Amino acid sequence: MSESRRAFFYDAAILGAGLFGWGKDLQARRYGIRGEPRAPGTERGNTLVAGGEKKSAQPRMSSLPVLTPDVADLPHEMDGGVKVFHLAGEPVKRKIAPFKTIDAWGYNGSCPGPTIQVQQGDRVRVVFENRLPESTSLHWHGLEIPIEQDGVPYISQKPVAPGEKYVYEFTVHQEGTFFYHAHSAMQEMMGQIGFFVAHPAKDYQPRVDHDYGLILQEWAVLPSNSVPNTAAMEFNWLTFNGVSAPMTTPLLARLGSRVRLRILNLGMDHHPVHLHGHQFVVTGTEGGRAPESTWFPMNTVLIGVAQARVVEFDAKYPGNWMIHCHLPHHMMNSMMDLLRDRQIQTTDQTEAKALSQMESLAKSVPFQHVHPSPIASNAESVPGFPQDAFTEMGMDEVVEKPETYGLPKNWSAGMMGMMTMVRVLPDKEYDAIMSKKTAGPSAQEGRHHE
Ligand SMILES: [Cu+2]
Repeated sequence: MSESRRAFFYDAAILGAGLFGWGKDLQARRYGIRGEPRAPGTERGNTLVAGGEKKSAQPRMSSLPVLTPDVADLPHEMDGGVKVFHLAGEPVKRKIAPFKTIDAWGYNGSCPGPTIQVQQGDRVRVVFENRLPESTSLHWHGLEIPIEQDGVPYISQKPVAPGEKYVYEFTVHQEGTFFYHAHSAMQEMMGQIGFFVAHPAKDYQPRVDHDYGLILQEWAVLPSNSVPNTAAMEFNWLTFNGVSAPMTTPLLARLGSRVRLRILNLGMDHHPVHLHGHQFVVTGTEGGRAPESTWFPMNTVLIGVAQARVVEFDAKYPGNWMIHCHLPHHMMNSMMDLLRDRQIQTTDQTEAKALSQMESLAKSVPFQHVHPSPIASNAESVPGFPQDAFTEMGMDEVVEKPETYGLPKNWSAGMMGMMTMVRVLPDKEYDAIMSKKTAGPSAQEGRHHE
């Protein structure tokens, strides 16, 4: 991409941000405070304005806002020079797959909680309300703030009792990818986490055209249950931003653009996150920006518990490139609550038995789905069969949204667990999806078989 072209995208994106994201009144109006997903076309950051019209009156941000697909932003209002956010910890019903809704805990109706974005140097006030059935607090992970604001029950503050409010206020002198979470272990495992992104006072170099955030979580939801078992050490549902593939919203990148991904993990496991078809560099951690002298090419980055890794790459090669945790058990959902028994066994399993299990699954899934891959005629005589046969479930229509437009048939059968994709698209295809997003959500709604 030429410099002038890159500059155009940048300017257009900033304009979009000014119009849709950072004007406080507009922002409050457009994004409900209860964490509804943003209406398509109003996402900040990637909103390209038709014709590239520039309005110099719009405030110029030094950085592109972050997009966290499937998780909304938390709006703020100004009180003098203070950015004021309202955050409520509460039980949340989260649909993590088209046929699976869990009873998680989150913030403002969202799990993970809505994304907070501030500027380095901002004075920030968070008015927190506890709507949980037990005491809690809010910890600001990685932020260098006074001890009274650290959010640790009994150590830095009294726990916030159910029904009570607590006000946190601090100045953010850092830049980087931070997060907020309850400082109570089981509440963390119920989903109480959200992004806290501090944009730098002076933009990072090189600038990026797309900036995305993903939160990695894992859930143990026992058979016929909707409440995660927070004491479990084995997990059967793996999510990016609160949803399992193929429900994850693909990340869109214009061919030739530079992309930043901020990936953060709060669970019991580490996650080696792998990007197909491109090399990236780690440009930051949960501690802030890393100096360029430390960057080296890689395509799999290990994200430990309570860590964030920020990676950047040039989207050079067109295609639908997977990005996923590479732990094999995290590239699937076991769905044992539907199968009632483990499909994959170490003892012999006949095709008939596997198929009868899939039949019970089919009855539990309230929409048409397909198992598109063929098996050998002698499959059941082969020790170890089945492994991945029958686990693939094509459900393209159920998870259809503008971001999935143009994907090959049965694409959803190849997507499971902690997985999404970066769609590197030439201008024509990229613009086609953007105009679908602008067309609004009503065109999509009728097609979701709930
Ligand atoms: Cu993993």
